[in-house]
Amino acid sequence: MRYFEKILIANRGEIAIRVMRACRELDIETVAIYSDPDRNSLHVKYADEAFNVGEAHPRKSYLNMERIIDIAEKSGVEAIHPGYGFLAENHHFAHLCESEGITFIGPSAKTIEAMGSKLGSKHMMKEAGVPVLPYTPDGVTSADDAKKIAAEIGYPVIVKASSGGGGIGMQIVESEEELEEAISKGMRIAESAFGDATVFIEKYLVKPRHIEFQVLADAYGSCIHLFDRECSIQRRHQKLVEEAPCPIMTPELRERMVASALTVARVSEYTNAGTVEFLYADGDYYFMEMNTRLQVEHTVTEAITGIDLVRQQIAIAAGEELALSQDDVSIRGHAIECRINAEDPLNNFAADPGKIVRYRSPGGPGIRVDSGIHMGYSIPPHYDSMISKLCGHGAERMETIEKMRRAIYEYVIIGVKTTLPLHHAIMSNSHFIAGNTHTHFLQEEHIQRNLNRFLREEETRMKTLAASLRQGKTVAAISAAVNVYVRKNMERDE
Ligand code: MV4
Repeated sequence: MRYFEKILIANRGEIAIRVMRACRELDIETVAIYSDPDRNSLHVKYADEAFNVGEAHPRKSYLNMERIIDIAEKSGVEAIHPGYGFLAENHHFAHLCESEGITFIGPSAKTIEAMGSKLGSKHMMKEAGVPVLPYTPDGVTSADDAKKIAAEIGYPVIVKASSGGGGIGMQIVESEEELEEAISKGMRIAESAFGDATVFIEKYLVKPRHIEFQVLADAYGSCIHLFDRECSIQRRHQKLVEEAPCPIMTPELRERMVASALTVARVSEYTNAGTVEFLYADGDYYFMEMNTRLQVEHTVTEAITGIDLVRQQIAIAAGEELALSQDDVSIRGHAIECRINAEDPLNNFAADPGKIVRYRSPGGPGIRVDSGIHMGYSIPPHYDSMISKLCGHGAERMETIEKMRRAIYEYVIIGVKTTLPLHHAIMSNSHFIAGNTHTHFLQEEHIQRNLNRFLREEETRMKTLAASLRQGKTVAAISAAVNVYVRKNMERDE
């Protein structure tokens, strides 16, 4: 049974390959699109057909809706998978697909649009009985009204753009004196970034956890959840480490959060794969937003449930009923994903694009690598710095952490600076190991001190490793020394 004959993947890099892998298993032909600098990328080679979509700048290529639809029609695909980022949550694009008779692999344009409004979706969920933080239901325009409401909510408060997400236009306000300025600045940023100046205020949680639930819904009203993920470790609103399940989840908390997550999916008339995001603090949780796409971190959910999310997305988009019932889904073990970015963690995470001169990816039991890179590949400077995702799966959390450390030692990327050493440090940090994380984990001074010392030592190790490789030694020959080094470091964690 073939769900579709041919699908276009409107994305690049690892996620384009991830989607094509599911297509190949399902005997669906794949069409890739590529910008000029991506001409020789792996996702182009993987596809059955590939078309140039334009110049380097995303607006001229991966965001060029008309051109993408054009290629879809010319190549005769029945469906488009948007991946994440780019057009994945663009309701205009979903609508355009719908009106051209091409299946958009995701929820309806209407649901994407409704969830795109952070204020509108918050209303909808509050009405449905899902916990939300105290907020200004009508948005804010006048500083006087805002002051009154903020006083009722109590400081600190946060100003958010309704069309936002990703932290753009967000401002924390500690006291009434700062409020007026924060609102006008928020409105300015929101107008220029989204063409929508609507901002609202809500109670600010100082060090919450970010906990999210994966859901799957078909077009016939069946909806299930695939448990939770903890995604608190982030930098500049980019997640760095994700795990499933959330390490502090209890059966009681899960029961409450699952009920809320399924309510969110139901009242938004959700179809396909989606994520319901909550903030959690002191035993309470609050709905933040729903992400209407396949997420970067879907891999950890796939690991613990054994369910292929892209396969499910394709089946649902083809009009199939969900083949899984809630009772078919259970948690097996624990999974952690580290995002490997071409960035220098010792230089304020500055992007470090360039050529990969040595490359060896890890493997072995419980290790999955999703990447779009290889030896000799040049990382173009125009796109996201995430070049690979390392995902480990073990019987329980500590085993998975040990597996991740082992896989990070095996992973050799030389030529560009990466977040690998940072991940090595995080996987060895006692607070991480204890599961004591929150959204500002990496900003904590004692964490930074610990990680920075580790990083400097890692840099020395990487230099030694590079020198050894130049002398022709193999990675295996070096790993014994690395293990001794790591044990030593763990004992010195403060
Ligand atoms: C918050 C918050 C604290 N209190 N809202 C960041 C992006 C957007 N999805 C929501 N975000 C936050 N909203 C209130 N009322 C803290 C954050 C936040 C955050 C949330 C999840 C993951 C990482 C974060 C990093 C900084 C701030």
